[in-house]
Amino acid sequence: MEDQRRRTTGYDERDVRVRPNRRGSRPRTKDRPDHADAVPGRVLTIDRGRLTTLVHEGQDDEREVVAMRARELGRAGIAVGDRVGLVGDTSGAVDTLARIVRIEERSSVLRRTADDTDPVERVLVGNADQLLVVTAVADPAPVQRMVDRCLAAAYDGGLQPVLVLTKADLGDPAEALAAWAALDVPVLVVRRRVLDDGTRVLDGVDAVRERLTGHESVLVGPSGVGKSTLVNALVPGAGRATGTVNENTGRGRHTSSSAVALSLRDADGARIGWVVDTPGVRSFGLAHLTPERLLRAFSDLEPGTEGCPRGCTHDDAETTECALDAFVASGGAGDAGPARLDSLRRLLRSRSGEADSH
Ligand SMILES: Nc1nc2c(ncn2[C@@H]2O[C@H](COP(=O)(O)OP(=O)(O)OP(=O)(O)O)[C@@H](O)[C@H]2O)c(=O)[nH]1
Ligand SMILES: [Mg+2]
Ligand SMILES: [Zn+2]
Repeated sequence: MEDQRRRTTGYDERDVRVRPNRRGSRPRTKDRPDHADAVPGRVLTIDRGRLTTLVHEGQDDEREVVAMRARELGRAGIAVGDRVGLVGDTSGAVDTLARIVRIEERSSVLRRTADDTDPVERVLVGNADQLLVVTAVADPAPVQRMVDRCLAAAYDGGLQPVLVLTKADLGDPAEALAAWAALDVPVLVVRRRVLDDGTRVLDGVDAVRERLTGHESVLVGPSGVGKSTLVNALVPGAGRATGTVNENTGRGRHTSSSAVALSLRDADGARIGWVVDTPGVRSFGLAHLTPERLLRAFSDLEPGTEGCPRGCTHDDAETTECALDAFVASGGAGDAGPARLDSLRRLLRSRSGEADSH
């Protein structure tokens, strides 16, 4: 326990870099970094300059602490899900404000850019290991290109993608499921059911909860697909606002306006995972993503690129001399090869401004 604490609050590279600039006014032993007294916390949500964190100092000592970034952090960005070190008043009492002095190295980064020409990468969520790409059967209708782009972002960030098809009560999920069959990604289906007494229940939530257990997951998808509805079903008391479909269509309004990390708990109240609800996205910019980064998610195809010309974009058999076609045709990636290559090409093309194929 003590060791664990030491590790999460302990030495950090960023401290090393700022140290020479600091005018040391108080003596410090060599092996103890600045802010050795910082307490570890997790960023739950960010509202302009105010960050709400969950500070966890022991089994029964967990509290929400509002904080702002310390000036010494410089320009380093903080994202929901980040593990941080806090100093100052970390009591969490009303009207107190702690300072975030450290961002721990992220185990994963989910990125997007505002659009495909935007060079600025934005970190949506730090430290997640699973990306739930949420799509509705109808209302709004599925947009395959958006799904593809979210998948590409998951592969790029090293998150395991999971597809969630919601509103299966509004139509036949078969078409969407068929479109995803070759992707080799788990699919979960959720549908609303109205009981005799008028109560609304969400079927499929148990399977989602099982999938989330032991993971730190992020929900992404267009506005109105039911992300917050699902989160409310998973996390009692989450109280996420959910929109009516009318509010969500046509006016570009999102019901959720910021990302929030919530604890997933078992019946005894013990945390069994994390889930981040995000605001709906209309586009998912992938300006930062390279074919190499995407290919890492297609290790079965990767050997086939050895015969490609330098700088091959692998995205088009017609205009490039991409070796992947011959590789797949000769059985290099097994029976699933041709379908996998189609998927890879679709994801590669989803990065560029080409028209939707679906
Ligand atoms: N028929 C049906 N309606 C659903 C289902 N899930 C959610 N809805 C409705 O869809 C609407 C939008 O749901 P939200 O949960 O607010 O959607 P969201 O994805 O969080 O939207 P943003 O926060 O704007 O990104 C609400 O009116 C929900 O009641 C479902 O499985 N079936
Ligand atoms: Mg929402
Ligand atoms: Zn190629």
